[in-house]
Amino acid sequence: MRFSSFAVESGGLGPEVRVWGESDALVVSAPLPGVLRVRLFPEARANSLGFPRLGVKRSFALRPDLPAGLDLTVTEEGADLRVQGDGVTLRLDRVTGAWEVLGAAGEVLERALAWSGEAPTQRPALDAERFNLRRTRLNLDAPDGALYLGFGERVGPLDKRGMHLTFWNTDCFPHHTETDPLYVSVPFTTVLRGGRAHGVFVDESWRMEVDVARAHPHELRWASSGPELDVFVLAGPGPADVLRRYADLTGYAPMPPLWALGSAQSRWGYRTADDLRAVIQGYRDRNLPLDSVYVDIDYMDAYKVWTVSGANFPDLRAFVKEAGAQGVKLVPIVDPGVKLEAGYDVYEEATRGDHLVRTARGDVLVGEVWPDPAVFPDFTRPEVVAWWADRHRFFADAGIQGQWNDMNEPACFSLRQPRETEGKTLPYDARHGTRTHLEVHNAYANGMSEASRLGYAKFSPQIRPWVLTRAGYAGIQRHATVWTGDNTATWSHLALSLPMIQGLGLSGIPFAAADVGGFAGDTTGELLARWYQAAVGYAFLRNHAALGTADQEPWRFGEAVTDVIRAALELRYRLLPHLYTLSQGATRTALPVMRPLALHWPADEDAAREDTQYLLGEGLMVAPVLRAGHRRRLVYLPAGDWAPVFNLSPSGPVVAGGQHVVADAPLDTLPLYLRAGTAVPVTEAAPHTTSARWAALSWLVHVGPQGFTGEVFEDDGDGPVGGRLTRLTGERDGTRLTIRQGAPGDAGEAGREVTLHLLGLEGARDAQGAELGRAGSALRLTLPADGQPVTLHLGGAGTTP
Ligand code: MIG
Repeated sequence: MRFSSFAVESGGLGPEVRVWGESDALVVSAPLPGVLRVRLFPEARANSLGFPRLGVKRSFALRPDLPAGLDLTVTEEGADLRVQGDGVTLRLDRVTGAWEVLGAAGEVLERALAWSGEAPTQRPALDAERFNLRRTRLNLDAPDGALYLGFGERVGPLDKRGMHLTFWNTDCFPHHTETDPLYVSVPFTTVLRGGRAHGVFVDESWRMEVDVARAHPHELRWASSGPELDVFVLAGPGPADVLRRYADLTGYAPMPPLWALGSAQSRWGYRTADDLRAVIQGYRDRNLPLDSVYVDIDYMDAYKVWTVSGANFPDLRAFVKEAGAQGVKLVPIVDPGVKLEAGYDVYEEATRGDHLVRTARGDVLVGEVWPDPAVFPDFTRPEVVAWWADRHRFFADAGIQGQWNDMNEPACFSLRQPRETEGKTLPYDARHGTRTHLEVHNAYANGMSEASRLGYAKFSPQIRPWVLTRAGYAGIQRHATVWTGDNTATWSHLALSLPMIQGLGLSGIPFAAADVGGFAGDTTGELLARWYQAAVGYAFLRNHAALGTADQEPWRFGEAVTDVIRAALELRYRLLPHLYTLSQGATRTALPVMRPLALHWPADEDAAREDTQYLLGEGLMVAPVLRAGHRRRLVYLPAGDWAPVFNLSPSGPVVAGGQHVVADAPLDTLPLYLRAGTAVPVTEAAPHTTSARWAALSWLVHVGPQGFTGEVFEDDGDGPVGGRLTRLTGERDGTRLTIRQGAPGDAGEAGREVTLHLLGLEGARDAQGAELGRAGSALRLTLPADGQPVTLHLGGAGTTP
């Protein structure tokens, strides 16, 4: 019997069942309803001191305020051991060690076929061949027809079945449509099968790989270079339930400020305050909306973090104020590498405080990044996070409200004490306190961005900070929004951005975006215009380009292109009430801003595999043109009735879903469809955002057979989140449509005068026999401010699809 003994104990996070035998052990707990945790320790006798007791785990992913785990019920039947949590049960075969996790109805969610490990060996110097090093394995059953979504930041289609993926945060310049791994590691997948979903999350920051039914068509094989595998199985039944449970474990993203959803202009190469003045002027002169400008590494004095070049920015604070007066925020880049220079206060403090990563021999590790030589703060230790947080006073005092954390894989171009590395980073055996780089590499960025959040909370508690990061591990969503790093100005990268961002969304990171226009290489007018259209539903919208590439501000390609981009930006600003509401929803439900169709139509395989379009909420389908020269595209519309609202205007008769349709989309057109039963709040375009209490609000409504619902979240758009969710509902009862607005629960409270554009009433006539809607048109209706419901009498035939 592989597992002869077991005991019910109280662990650090609540009740646990520890099971062990001669050499292996596992620990089962139920952290949350519908979640079972199985920590696997093969070769535990050899690997963990004090066996059969097991070490306490430090997780970089789990919410620090995770409540105590739930009670467990243990039953023993011969070699069969069952541990039951809330709605999930582990069944362990104590002879072989094979286990299954069953759902509430006894259905098998996950089946572990085998798991094994190695005793530690004296590892010789690490060389390229050892880059495949791994010691702990788990093979899960991968049944036919199961789709595997998520796994963090990845290229390729949404379904990762058939891919072999590595978890090792990597700075790749530029990445390509086949590059793996990239900057962010999230070992979490949603498994979709027959319309039902469950999740598997392996909480290991160690270098890992997963073979998604590639080498073995019916196995999902995890391999970690660490000594254990900390496995969470999350029940569904839908993908949205899996995502919520994952966020209950690893945390929800904080609410971004409204300005960060507006248009942003960036470039590696804006050097001075005057460069940025010219950018802002360029936008304002051409009536192009702009809410922020980003400034890259050139603002620093000799690439020294927490300094500003006096020559380039004579008075940072004054510049921040000046830009602010024009409705523009300044977002500076921050790199982790600290210049090694005697007398430089950041370096001196880091040395004195013992905050730096060390080599295996114990010296401070010295490398080359932009600063050269450079040393690396060890963000995996809380005291270093606290120290770095305090450094943010520098920007907070200058009035800065947003920050862009780059190079935090961490990237390192070369080492002073040469050593083989995997990618341009630190060696496996570098020291982070008592841990090796191999163990904590993937989590490095989390501490850096946590520090940013702590810093702004401490020094600018009145504002709502905006933190952007390139790298991250599971849980990064608690600290920062992710951008997808160094893409290229090519059509393939425009298309790639959609599955990449949607995959991040399915990995618990609801706020993510790619550089608009493409970072590396020269963009073209057509590509840039299409990119702005496709990005209308990115969680944030930043045009960014690399040093030395052609200028790619919206006006660089002639008037016709500028006009198309202006229209796309205005479309984005008109949609801000909806985008802001979706963002606020994401902080409560973990549903991403840019949603894959799989989230709402998991049983429809065409929908679940579709990654050239996306949803904004449950009802607004965005189907951008992603190919050069194309003036029409194929769009998949899942079940339901869809009203074309291209460029947010009624643009044709309602189309039945469950089929592909062809959308005509000349360069100035973004195909959009609104599903029957849904309503989307919109406002008017503006040069920049002000408040998310919308002075002008209207609704685009597609009346369905039952009516419709929509919601809008409003608050100041900055500062502490504390606003009001207003619901707009239409109840259709035969020929009557009763429309109400109000916060849930406070029916009758005064609302505001709003205009509705009602679609889907084609053929309907009111009680007097007047036509309410012609095909492809909208009925305009104004709701009074007194909050009273309005009833519309739909008399005519043909109103029920
Ligand atoms: O080594 O700061 O992904 O957005 O412009 C390149 C310069 C460092 C990489 C980032 C990119 C940024 C660039 N950085």
